[in-house]
Amino acid sequence: MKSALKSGFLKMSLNIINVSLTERDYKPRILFNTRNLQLAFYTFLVFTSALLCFCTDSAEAETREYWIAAEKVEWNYAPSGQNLIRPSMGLDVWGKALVYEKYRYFQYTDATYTTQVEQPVWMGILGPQLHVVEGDSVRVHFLNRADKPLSIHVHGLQYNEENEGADMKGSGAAVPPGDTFTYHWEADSDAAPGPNDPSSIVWLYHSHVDAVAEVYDGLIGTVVVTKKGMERAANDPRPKDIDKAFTTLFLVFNENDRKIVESGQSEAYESPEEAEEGNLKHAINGFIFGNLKGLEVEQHDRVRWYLIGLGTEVDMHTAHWHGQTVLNAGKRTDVVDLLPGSMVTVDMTAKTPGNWLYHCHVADHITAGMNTRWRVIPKR
Ligand SMILES: [Cu+2]
Repeated sequence: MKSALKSGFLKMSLNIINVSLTERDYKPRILFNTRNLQLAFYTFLVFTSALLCFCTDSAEAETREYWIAAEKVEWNYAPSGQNLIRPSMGLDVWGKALVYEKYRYFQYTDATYTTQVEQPVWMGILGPQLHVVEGDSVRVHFLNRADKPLSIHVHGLQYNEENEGADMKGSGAAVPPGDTFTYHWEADSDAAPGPNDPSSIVWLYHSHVDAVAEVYDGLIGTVVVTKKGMERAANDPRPKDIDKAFTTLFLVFNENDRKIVESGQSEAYESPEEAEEGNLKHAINGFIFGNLKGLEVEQHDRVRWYLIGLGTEVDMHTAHWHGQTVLNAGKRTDVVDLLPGSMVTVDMTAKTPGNWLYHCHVADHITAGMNTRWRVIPKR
């Protein structure tokens, strides 16, 4: 820099300093007057409270561990063998083959993978529901007991590429048969309920080595994240402002490339066209024509419904409750629309006793058996 330019800059800078000094209400500084002492005291208070809050938060945040195995199973879409909604109509073409080879996620109590955690019947084909509180870390120990590489890819929670469980990134992206992998996820504020959400929200997880095939396999589960402070207890992360919660998956399982288990069933189809339709199972939690059971609440129960949509272009679903309305992000309705990948959480207070229909409102899907019942038991 040239010296003339330098001195120019110096003058300008001095002028700015002068202006700022003259414009300031300048008072001589006395370090230990009462006002300064007060200020120092308050600063100290604010600082220590912030530190305390931070430490308490860290102490309260949990690391929640889950053990999940993927296993090959046989799945029956209508174990009763009947259309339980309209018995006289039967199961039509969708009843000609009911049992298929599938895969499922199962929860175990610990690393020995010997004691399976029992699930309520209404969960159907769904994998375990993992419950966490905002701020928690999650460790999911995954054992692949099946016969092909599988993974767990979670929505909503935070992870690095190694823990994405997808996209060929790291060993978690494709766990070989017989191997284990521990996924590290964080349920930070970006995974927690937002301003218009209820006190907990639902996220999907599914296998993502060949995502399309593995969703139809049945490798689907959910994580529920409860807003911090709304958990029931430190060891019970479920939300405290509801009495009952259900999770329902609306998915047309495409079984056209899958092995039908019971011999002779495939011959039951009279034509390739019939087989193609009959192998599309329009299911709620993997059951058709009212075979999903256990959606029962007591009158006046505060009920939360976690809704999931998956599949392809035909999977345009509209979940509809008879007998009761729900609040969906503050809006009143009794139909919630779901597209593939949708995750919606809605609330209701069960008012009127009854054995109510709960079904997809798409005409073609009603015919194909995407329906069941939910029951409100009268309060005594
Ligand atoms: Cu539908």
